[in-house]
Amino acid sequence: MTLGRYRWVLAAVSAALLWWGAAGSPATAATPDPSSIVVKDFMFVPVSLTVKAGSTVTWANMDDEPHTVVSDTGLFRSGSMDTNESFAFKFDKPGTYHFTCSIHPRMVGTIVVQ
Ligand SMILES: [Cu+2]
Repeated sequence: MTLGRYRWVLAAVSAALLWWGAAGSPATAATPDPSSIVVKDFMFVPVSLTVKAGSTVTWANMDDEPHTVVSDTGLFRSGSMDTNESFAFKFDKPGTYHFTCSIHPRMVGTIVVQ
């Protein structure tokens, strides 16, 4: 009888710990990748992204049109990205990096590297 009751308490504590672990620890896993930009509706989203030095930023084209990602200073340049294609660049040095789509020059964005 006492053993049975002890087991019940143990099960309850285990369940509570599991719940706490699931709810408490992987909060970061639920947030979207902070180093990715989506190209959609002829816009870079977000239009400005702040990352830490050493981060790799990925641009993914979710539009039905081809787009490119071209640094204003020539630091990086993607080829033409068709729908669902992506381009990645690693930012090693802090600074502010402006980029455009060479096909649609009104598409502009900024990466701030800290
Ligand atoms: Cu474009």
